[in-house]
Amino acid sequence: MSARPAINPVQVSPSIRHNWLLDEVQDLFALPFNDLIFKAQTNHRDNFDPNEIQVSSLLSIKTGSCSEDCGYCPQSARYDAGITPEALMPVEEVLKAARHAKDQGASRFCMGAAWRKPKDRDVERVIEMVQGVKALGMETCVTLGMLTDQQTIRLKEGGLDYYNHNLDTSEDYYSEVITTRTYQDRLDTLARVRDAGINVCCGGIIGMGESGIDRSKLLLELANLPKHPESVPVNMLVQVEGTPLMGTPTLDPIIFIRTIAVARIMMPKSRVRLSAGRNKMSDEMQALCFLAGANSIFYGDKLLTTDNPMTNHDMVLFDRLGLHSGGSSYA
Ligand code: SAM
Ligand code: DTB
Ligand code: SF4
Repeated sequence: MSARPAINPVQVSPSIRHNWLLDEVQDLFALPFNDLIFKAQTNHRDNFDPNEIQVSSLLSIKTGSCSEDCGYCPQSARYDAGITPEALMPVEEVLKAARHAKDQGASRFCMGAAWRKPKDRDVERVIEMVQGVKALGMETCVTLGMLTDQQTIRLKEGGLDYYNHNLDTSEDYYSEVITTRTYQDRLDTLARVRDAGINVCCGGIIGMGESGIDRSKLLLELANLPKHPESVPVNMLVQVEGTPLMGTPTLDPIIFIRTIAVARIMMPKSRVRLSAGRNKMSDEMQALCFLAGANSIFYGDKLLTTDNPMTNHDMVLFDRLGLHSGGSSYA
Protein backbone atom coordinates (compact mmCIF):
# COMPACT_ATOMS: atom_id res chain seq x y z
CA MET A 1 0.00 0.00 0.00
CA SER A 2 1.35 3.43 -0.86
CA ALA A 3 1.76 5.84 2.03
CA ARG A 4 -0.24 8.66 0.51
CA PRO A 5 -1.51 10.95 3.26
CA ALA A 6 -5.22 10.74 3.96
CA ILE A 7 -5.95 14.41 3.48
CA ASN A 8 -3.39 16.73 1.94
CA PRO A 9 -4.33 20.37 2.50
CA VAL A 10 -1.90 21.47 -0.22
CA GLN A 11 -3.60 19.38 -2.88
CA VAL A 12 -6.89 21.16 -2.59
CA SER A 13 -9.16 19.99 -5.39
CA PRO A 14 -9.99 22.35 -8.22
CA SER A 15 -12.64 24.82 -7.20
CA ILE A 16 -16.19 23.57 -6.79
CA ARG A 17 -18.05 24.01 -10.08
CA HIS A 18 -21.71 24.68 -10.77
CA ASN A 19 -21.40 25.12 -14.52
CA TRP A 20 -20.97 21.56 -15.74
CA LEU A 21 -21.86 20.86 -19.37
CA LEU A 22 -23.57 17.69 -20.53
CA ASP A 23 -20.68 16.86 -22.89
CA GLU A 24 -18.21 17.01 -20.00
CA VAL A 25 -20.32 14.63 -17.92
CA GLN A 26 -20.65 12.21 -20.80
CA ASP A 27 -16.90 12.40 -21.40
CA LEU A 28 -16.33 11.40 -17.77
CA PHE A 29 -18.71 8.43 -18.12
CA ALA A 30 -16.88 7.41 -21.31
CA LEU A 31 -13.40 7.31 -19.75
CA PRO A 32 -11.69 3.93 -19.54
CA PHE A 33 -12.83 2.44 -16.21
CA ASN A 34 -9.35 2.53 -14.66
CA ASP A 35 -8.84 6.17 -15.62
CA LEU A 36 -12.25 7.14 -14.23
CA ILE A 37 -11.70 5.35 -10.92
CA PHE A 38 -8.20 6.81 -10.58
CA LYS A 39 -9.54 10.32 -11.16
CA ALA A 40 -12.39 9.81 -8.70
CA GLN A 41 -10.14 8.28 -6.04
CA THR A 42 -7.52 11.03 -6.43
CA ASN A 43 -10.25 13.60 -6.04
CA HIS A 44 -11.65 11.71 -3.05
CA ARG A 45 -8.26 11.69 -1.28
CA ASP A 46 -7.86 15.42 -1.84
CA ASN A 47 -11.07 16.04 0.07
CA PHE A 48 -11.71 13.23 2.54
CA ASP A 49 -10.10 10.57 4.67
CA PRO A 50 -10.31 7.77 2.04
CA ASN A 51 -11.01 5.07 4.61
CA GLU A 52 -13.75 6.82 6.55
CA ILE A 53 -17.41 6.07 5.91
CA GLN A 54 -20.28 8.07 7.37
CA VAL A 55 -22.99 5.74 8.68
CA SER A 56 -26.71 6.59 8.71
CA SER A 57 -29.63 4.44 9.87
CA LEU A 58 -33.13 4.66 8.45
CA LEU A 59 -36.54 4.29 10.03
CA SER A 60 -39.93 4.44 8.39
CA ILE A 61 -41.91 6.58 10.84
CA LYS A 62 -45.09 6.47 8.72
CA THR A 63 -45.53 3.61 6.31
CA GLY A 64 -47.57 3.04 3.15
CA SER A 65 -50.91 4.43 1.87
CA CYS A 66 -49.09 7.20 0.00
CA SER A 67 -51.15 9.09 -2.58
CA GLU A 68 -48.22 9.48 -5.02
CA ASP A 69 -47.55 7.13 -7.94
CA CYS A 70 -43.74 6.81 -7.85
CA GLY A 71 -43.24 3.72 -10.00
CA TYR A 72 -40.44 2.28 -7.86
CA CYS A 73 -42.13 2.64 -4.50
CA PRO A 74 -43.80 -0.12 -2.51
CA GLN A 75 -45.45 2.51 -0.28
CA SER A 76 -47.74 3.98 -2.94
CA ALA A 77 -51.41 3.23 -2.23
CA ARG A 78 -51.81 2.59 -5.97
CA TYR A 79 -49.81 -0.65 -5.98
CA ASP A 80 -50.17 -3.88 -4.06
CA ALA A 81 -46.68 -4.51 -2.76
CA GLY A 82 -47.82 -6.29 0.40
CA ILE A 83 -46.96 -3.39 2.73
CA THR A 84 -48.94 -3.08 5.98
CA PRO A 85 -49.77 0.64 6.35
CA GLU A 86 -48.81 2.22 9.65
CA ALA A 87 -49.73 5.63 11.05
CA LEU A 88 -47.11 8.08 12.33
CA MET A 89 -45.17 6.30 15.08
CA PRO A 90 -45.24 7.48 18.70
CA VAL A 91 -42.18 9.57 19.58
CA GLU A 92 -40.99 7.14 22.26
CA GLU A 93 -40.91 4.24 19.79
CA VAL A 94 -38.87 6.30 17.36
CA LEU A 95 -36.38 7.17 20.09
CA LYS A 96 -36.07 3.50 21.03
CA ALA A 97 -35.11 2.71 17.42
CA ALA A 98 -32.67 5.64 17.39
CA ARG A 99 -30.98 4.41 20.57
CA HIS A 100 -30.60 0.99 18.98
CA ALA A 101 -29.13 2.55 15.80
CA LYS A 102 -26.67 4.54 17.91
CA ASP A 103 -25.64 1.40 19.83
CA GLN A 104 -25.01 -0.30 16.49
CA GLY A 105 -22.68 2.55 15.47
CA ALA A 106 -24.82 4.92 13.37
CA SER A 107 -24.00 8.63 13.63
CA ARG A 108 -27.08 9.91 11.80
CA PHE A 109 -30.71 8.84 12.16
CA CYS A 110 -32.92 9.34 9.09
CA MET A 111 -36.68 9.26 9.51
CA GLY A 112 -38.82 8.71 6.41
CA ALA A 113 -42.56 9.22 6.00
CA ALA A 114 -44.74 8.02 3.13
CA TRP A 115 -46.38 11.36 2.51
CA ARG A 116 -46.85 13.52 -0.58
CA LYS A 117 -46.57 16.41 1.89
CA PRO A 118 -46.95 16.55 5.66
CA LYS A 119 -49.71 18.34 7.58
CA ASP A 120 -48.56 21.11 9.93
CA ARG A 121 -49.44 18.99 12.98
CA ASP A 122 -47.34 16.11 11.57
CA VAL A 123 -44.37 18.44 11.29
CA GLU A 124 -44.71 19.35 14.98
CA ARG A 125 -44.66 15.63 15.92
CA VAL A 126 -41.61 15.10 13.72
CA ILE A 127 -39.87 18.02 15.45
CA GLU A 128 -40.35 16.24 18.80
CA MET A 129 -38.66 13.21 17.24
CA VAL A 130 -35.81 15.33 15.87
CA GLN A 131 -35.21 16.89 19.28
CA GLY A 132 -35.26 13.52 21.03
CA VAL A 133 -32.78 12.04 18.53
CA LYS A 134 -30.48 15.06 18.80
CA ALA A 135 -30.52 14.68 22.59
CA LEU A 136 -29.02 11.21 22.04
CA GLY A 137 -26.07 12.90 20.34
CA MET A 138 -26.98 11.83 16.80
CA GLU A 139 -27.38 13.91 13.64
CA THR A 140 -30.91 14.03 12.30
CA CYS A 141 -32.38 13.74 8.82
CA VAL A 142 -36.01 13.54 7.76
CA THR A 143 -37.74 12.94 4.44
CA LEU A 144 -41.40 13.93 4.49
CA GLY A 145 -42.22 14.93 0.91
CA MET A 146 -42.96 18.47 -0.28
CA LEU A 147 -42.74 21.27 2.30
CA THR A 148 -44.20 24.75 2.61
CA ASP A 149 -42.00 27.71 3.55
CA GLN A 150 -43.45 27.75 7.05
CA GLN A 151 -42.92 24.01 7.62
CA THR A 152 -39.32 24.31 6.46
CA ILE A 153 -38.69 27.15 8.87
CA ARG A 154 -40.28 25.17 11.72
CA LEU A 155 -38.01 22.20 10.99
CA LYS A 156 -34.96 24.47 11.03
CA GLU A 157 -36.09 26.06 14.30
CA GLY A 158 -36.63 22.56 15.68
CA GLY A 159 -32.95 21.80 15.08
CA LEU A 160 -33.15 19.51 12.04
CA ASP A 161 -29.72 18.87 10.49
CA TYR A 162 -30.58 17.38 7.05
CA TYR A 163 -33.60 17.12 4.78
CA ASN A 164 -33.68 14.33 2.19
CA HIS A 165 -35.58 15.02 -1.00
CA ASN A 166 -34.42 13.26 -4.16
CA LEU A 167 -34.64 14.34 -7.78
CA ASP A 168 -34.70 10.59 -8.55
CA THR A 169 -33.77 10.86 -12.26
CA SER A 170 -33.37 13.31 -15.15
CA GLU A 171 -36.14 15.78 -15.87
CA ASP A 172 -36.64 14.05 -19.25
CA TYR A 173 -37.18 10.58 -17.78
CA TYR A 174 -39.05 11.75 -14.70
CA SER A 175 -42.58 11.52 -16.16
CA GLU A 176 -41.96 7.85 -17.04
CA VAL A 177 -41.66 7.18 -13.31
CA ILE A 178 -43.83 9.75 -11.48
CA THR A 179 -46.85 11.71 -12.68
CA THR A 180 -48.36 13.05 -9.46
CA ARG A 181 -45.81 15.81 -8.81
CA THR A 182 -43.41 17.62 -11.08
CA TYR A 183 -39.66 17.92 -11.23
CA GLN A 184 -40.12 21.62 -10.51
CA ASP A 185 -42.07 20.74 -7.31
CA ARG A 186 -38.99 18.88 -6.15
CA LEU A 187 -36.62 21.71 -7.06
CA ASP A 188 -38.90 24.14 -5.20
CA THR A 189 -38.80 22.05 -2.00
CA LEU A 190 -35.01 21.74 -2.31
CA ALA A 191 -34.69 25.52 -2.65
CA ARG A 192 -36.84 26.04 0.46
CA VAL A 193 -34.68 23.63 2.45
CA ARG A 194 -31.48 25.32 1.25
CA ASP A 195 -32.83 28.83 1.96
CA ALA A 196 -33.88 27.81 5.47
CA GLY A 197 -30.28 26.77 6.23
CA ILE A 198 -30.94 23.04 6.54
CA ASN A 199 -28.32 20.73 4.99
CA VAL A 200 -29.55 19.16 1.77
CA CYS A 201 -29.53 15.42 1.11
CA CYS A 202 -30.47 14.88 -2.53
CA GLY A 203 -29.75 12.18 -5.06
CA GLY A 204 -31.54 9.67 -7.20
CA ILE A 205 -32.17 6.12 -8.28
CA ILE A 206 -30.12 4.30 -10.92
CA GLY A 207 -31.44 1.25 -12.79
CA MET A 208 -35.01 2.40 -13.49
CA GLY A 209 -34.61 1.83 -17.25
CA GLU A 210 -33.17 5.31 -17.82
CA SER A 211 -30.55 5.97 -20.50
CA GLY A 212 -26.94 6.97 -20.00
CA ILE A 213 -27.89 10.53 -20.94
CA ASP A 214 -30.53 10.50 -18.18
CA ARG A 215 -27.89 9.48 -15.64
CA SER A 216 -25.60 12.27 -16.88
CA LYS A 217 -28.45 14.77 -16.72
CA LEU A 218 -29.37 13.75 -13.16
CA LEU A 219 -25.79 14.38 -12.02
CA LEU A 220 -25.69 17.60 -14.02
CA GLU A 221 -28.85 18.81 -12.28
CA LEU A 222 -27.41 18.00 -8.83
CA ALA A 223 -23.96 19.47 -9.46
CA ASN A 224 -25.34 22.65 -11.05
CA LEU A 225 -27.58 23.47 -8.08
CA PRO A 226 -26.51 26.81 -6.53
CA LYS A 227 -24.84 24.79 -3.76
CA HIS A 228 -24.01 21.08 -3.95
CA PRO A 229 -26.11 18.86 -1.69
CA GLU A 230 -24.09 17.98 1.40
CA SER A 231 -25.24 14.36 0.99
CA VAL A 232 -25.86 12.67 -2.36
CA PRO A 233 -27.62 9.31 -2.01
CA VAL A 234 -27.14 7.11 -5.07
CA ASN A 235 -29.76 4.38 -4.85
CA MET A 236 -29.82 1.30 -7.04
CA LEU A 237 -33.45 0.47 -7.75
CA VAL A 238 -34.80 -2.09 -5.27
CA GLN A 239 -37.26 -4.01 -7.39
CA VAL A 240 -40.37 -4.76 -5.37
CA GLU A 241 -43.08 -7.16 -6.55
CA GLY A 242 -46.29 -5.25 -7.27
CA THR A 243 -44.62 -1.96 -8.29
CA PRO A 244 -44.60 -0.90 -11.96
CA LEU A 245 -40.79 -0.97 -12.13
CA MET A 246 -40.61 -4.60 -11.05
CA GLY A 247 -38.98 -6.53 -13.90
CA THR A 248 -36.89 -3.59 -15.17
CA PRO A 249 -33.79 -5.09 -16.85
CA THR A 250 -30.98 -5.17 -14.29
CA LEU A 251 -28.36 -2.48 -14.76
CA ASP A 252 -24.74 -3.42 -15.48
CA PRO A 253 -23.02 -3.00 -12.07
CA ILE A 254 -20.07 -1.32 -13.81
CA ILE A 255 -22.39 1.49 -14.92
CA PHE A 256 -23.54 1.93 -11.32
CA ILE A 257 -19.92 2.17 -10.14
CA ARG A 258 -19.16 4.67 -12.91
CA THR A 259 -22.12 6.76 -11.71
CA ILE A 260 -20.65 6.89 -8.20
CA ALA A 261 -17.26 7.92 -9.62
CA VAL A 262 -18.72 10.70 -11.78
CA ALA A 263 -20.78 11.98 -8.82
CA ARG A 264 -17.59 12.07 -6.72
CA ILE A 265 -15.73 14.06 -9.39
CA MET A 266 -18.54 16.54 -9.99
CA MET A 267 -19.38 17.09 -6.30
CA PRO A 268 -15.95 16.67 -4.70
CA LYS A 269 -16.85 17.76 -1.19
CA SER A 270 -20.24 16.05 -0.87
CA ARG A 271 -20.81 12.78 0.94
CA VAL A 272 -21.77 10.34 -1.82
CA ARG A 273 -23.94 7.66 -0.24
CA LEU A 274 -24.06 4.09 -1.48
CA SER A 275 -27.74 3.85 -0.61
CA ALA A 276 -30.56 1.42 -1.42
CA GLY A 277 -29.74 -1.74 -3.33
CA ARG A 278 -26.68 -2.91 -1.38
CA ASN A 279 -28.47 -6.14 -0.54
CA LYS A 280 -28.10 -7.17 -4.19
CA MET A 281 -24.46 -6.04 -4.46
CA SER A 282 -21.51 -8.32 -3.85
CA ASP A 283 -18.92 -7.25 -1.28
CA GLU A 284 -16.54 -6.74 -4.20
CA MET A 285 -18.95 -4.40 -5.96
CA GLN A 286 -19.37 -2.36 -2.78
CA ALA A 287 -15.58 -2.21 -2.41
CA LEU A 288 -15.37 -0.77 -5.94
CA CYS A 289 -18.06 1.78 -5.04
CA PHE A 290 -15.96 2.89 -2.05
CA LEU A 291 -12.90 3.06 -4.32
CA ALA A 292 -14.95 5.18 -6.73
CA GLY A 293 -15.59 7.67 -3.94
CA ALA A 294 -18.70 6.55 -2.05
CA ASN A 295 -18.16 7.48 1.58
CA SER A 296 -21.48 6.99 3.29
CA ILE A 297 -23.94 4.11 3.65
CA PHE A 298 -27.32 3.25 5.11
CA TYR A 299 -26.58 0.86 7.93
CA GLY A 300 -29.07 -1.36 9.73
CA ASP A 301 -30.99 -4.47 8.73
CA LYS A 302 -33.79 -2.48 7.09
CA LEU A 303 -34.06 0.51 4.76
CA LEU A 304 -37.65 1.83 4.94
CA THR A 305 -39.66 -1.24 3.99
CA THR A 306 -37.07 -3.45 2.27
CA ASP A 307 -34.04 -5.36 3.53
CA ASN A 308 -30.53 -3.96 3.82
CA PRO A 309 -27.39 -6.05 4.52
CA MET A 310 -27.26 -7.28 8.14
CA THR A 311 -25.21 -5.02 10.42
CA ASN A 312 -22.76 -7.78 11.33
CA HIS A 313 -22.12 -8.42 7.63
CA ASP A 314 -21.31 -4.73 7.17
CA MET A 315 -19.01 -4.77 10.21
CA VAL A 316 -17.07 -7.68 8.72
CA LEU A 317 -16.93 -5.91 5.35
CA PHE A 318 -15.58 -2.72 6.97
CA ASP A 319 -13.01 -4.83 8.76
CA ARG A 320 -11.95 -6.64 5.57
CA LEU A 321 -11.58 -3.32 3.75
CA GLY A 322 -9.93 -1.45 6.64
CA LEU A 323 -12.73 1.10 6.69
CA HIS A 324 -13.87 2.96 9.76
CA SER A 325 -17.05 4.87 10.46
CA GLY A 326 -17.07 8.56 11.28
CA GLY A 327 -17.27 11.98 9.80
CA SER A 328 -20.03 14.40 9.20
CA SER A 329 -21.53 15.31 5.90
CA TYR A 330 -19.34 18.00 4.47
CA ALA A 331 -15.58 18.04 4.09
N1 SAM B 1 -42.42 10.29 0.63
C1 SAM B 1 -41.30 11.13 0.64
C2 SAM B 1 -40.84 11.49 -0.75
O1 SAM B 1 -40.98 10.69 -1.66
O2 SAM B 1 -40.34 12.59 -0.92
C3 SAM B 1 -40.13 10.56 1.41
C4 SAM B 1 -39.86 9.08 1.41
S1 SAM B 1 -39.39 8.35 -0.15
C5 SAM B 1 -39.53 6.64 0.19
C6 SAM B 1 -37.65 8.70 -0.23
C7 SAM B 1 -36.87 8.22 -1.42
O3 SAM B 1 -36.64 6.82 -1.32
C8 SAM B 1 -37.48 8.36 -2.81
O4 SAM B 1 -37.39 9.65 -3.32
C9 SAM B 1 -36.63 7.41 -3.61
O5 SAM B 1 -35.49 8.07 -4.15
C10 SAM B 1 -36.19 6.35 -2.58
N2 SAM B 1 -36.81 5.04 -2.87
C11 SAM B 1 -38.07 4.68 -2.62
N3 SAM B 1 -38.32 3.43 -3.06
C12 SAM B 1 -37.16 2.99 -3.62
C13 SAM B 1 -36.78 1.78 -4.26
N4 SAM B 1 -37.64 0.78 -4.45
N5 SAM B 1 -35.49 1.66 -4.69
C14 SAM B 1 -34.62 2.68 -4.53
N6 SAM B 1 -34.93 3.84 -3.93
C15 SAM B 1 -36.18 4.01 -3.48
C1 DTB C 1 -32.75 7.64 -0.08
O1 DTB C 1 -32.21 8.24 -1.03
N1 DTB C 1 -32.89 6.32 0.00
C2 DTB C 1 -33.61 5.96 1.22
C3 DTB C 1 -33.76 7.33 1.93
N2 DTB C 1 -33.26 8.25 0.98
C4 DTB C 1 -35.05 7.73 2.50
C5 DTB C 1 -34.85 5.19 0.97
C6 DTB C 1 -34.62 3.89 0.26
C7 DTB C 1 -35.91 3.15 0.20
C8 DTB C 1 -35.78 1.80 -0.44
C9 DTB C 1 -37.08 1.09 -0.51
C10 DTB C 1 -37.70 0.79 0.82
O2 DTB C 1 -37.01 0.24 1.72
O3 DTB C 1 -38.90 1.04 0.97
FE1 SF4 D 1 -44.97 8.25 -1.59
FE2 SF4 D 1 -42.40 8.93 -1.26
FE3 SF4 D 1 -43.10 6.44 -2.07
FE4 SF4 D 1 -43.39 8.46 -3.75
S1 SF4 D 1 -41.44 7.72 -2.90
S2 SF4 D 1 -44.92 6.83 -3.33
S3 SF4 D 1 -43.97 10.10 -2.35
S4 SF4 D 1 -43.53 7.36 -0.11
